[in-house]
Amino acid sequence: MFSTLRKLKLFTPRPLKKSYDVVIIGGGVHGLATAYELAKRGVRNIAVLERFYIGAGSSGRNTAIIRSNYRTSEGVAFYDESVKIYEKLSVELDMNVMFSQRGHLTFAHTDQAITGLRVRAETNQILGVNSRVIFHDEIAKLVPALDLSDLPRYPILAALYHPPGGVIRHDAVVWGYARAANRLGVEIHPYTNVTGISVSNGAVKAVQTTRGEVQTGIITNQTAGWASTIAAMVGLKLPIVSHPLQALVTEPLKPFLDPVLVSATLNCYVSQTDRGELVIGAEIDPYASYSNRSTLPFMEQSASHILELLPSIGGVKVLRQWAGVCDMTPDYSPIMGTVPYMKGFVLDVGWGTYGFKAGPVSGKRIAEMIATGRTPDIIKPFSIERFAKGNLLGEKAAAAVSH
Ligand code: PYC
Repeated sequence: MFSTLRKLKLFTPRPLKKSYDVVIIGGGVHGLATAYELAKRGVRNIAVLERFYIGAGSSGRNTAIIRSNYRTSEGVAFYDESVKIYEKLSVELDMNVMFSQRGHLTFAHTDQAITGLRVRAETNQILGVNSRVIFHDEIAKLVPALDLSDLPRYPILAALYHPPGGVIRHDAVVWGYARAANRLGVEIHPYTNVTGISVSNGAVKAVQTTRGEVQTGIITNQTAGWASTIAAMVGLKLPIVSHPLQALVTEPLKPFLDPVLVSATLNCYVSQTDRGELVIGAEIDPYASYSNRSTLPFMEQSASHILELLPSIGGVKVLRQWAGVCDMTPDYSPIMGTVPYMKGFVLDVGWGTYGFKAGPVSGKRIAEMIATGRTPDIIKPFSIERFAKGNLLGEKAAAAVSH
């Protein structure tokens, strides 16, 4: 992989300077998109600090699903803007990000779940997002391999069909943003671990790293898995608990599965990549941990649950497994914006299991906020102050398989 990265000439390595106008912590899709959008707005002196290689964290450990069929009007509007940016991203970044809008199906296995999907469909439609509830006749045409009989323990009754949803090549997105940001003068510093943040009179002043100290008046925390650690460096305790999320990939099969399939009841989801592999995942592990290790119980459970949907794939071999760390908030919505009493500290964290799909819109809107000093309306509902005010944004019903 490293030789591929060298050939792509993604960015120019540079010495770390003594000061920057903006320091972005986290070299994943959120941090790199923000750097790119800031540079597009004419902000020049920007450093992205990444503790490992770019895209090494959750940007490289997700299952690359893009969709906007959320439950809350705030969430739908936000992710819809992201899908629209993703649709044009290959041209914008001059990098083929392989966004394949093959549709997304969320199954209902009970009457109550159908009611939940109807509510989501209506919220989506009111906001102009293409989603509707469909039944066996249409589901069977979209996925002939599905078991739609009443033999499974939880037969499929209906689905929320979201045609614009799909999958993307996640590393291409990260590499595209890195290269485009670098062309606009952004400095990207991999292998640069943040060890502390200096604060004076309620404002950020400098970042300590394993490569020296840099002065700055603006720091963004755009990390996943490390959000609480970085926030604690300015004395801020985030309402976040970190859990592993595991996934696995099978051997390649001939193309037979077009849409992404999701079942909260069976606790699993599956998509087929352009290479033919099946990408299979489940809910976050039930215990808090920073571990990136895979487990045998996850593989056994996911395989048996997916077989309830697609019995014909019994015997397919699993090639590899992995895990990422997800920062879960109490309402399954992210935390974005400035922090009261800590000038210059910007949050774009708490992305749970839905961070990759939000990278482009977060980058655009966080950059707008930094460049103009005004918080865009679309990110206002996600402020950290919502926890003190009790304005939670319950998004659990639409967070992959989380309910
Ligand atoms: O939110 O679509 C999603 C998702 C799929 C896997 C993890 N999150």
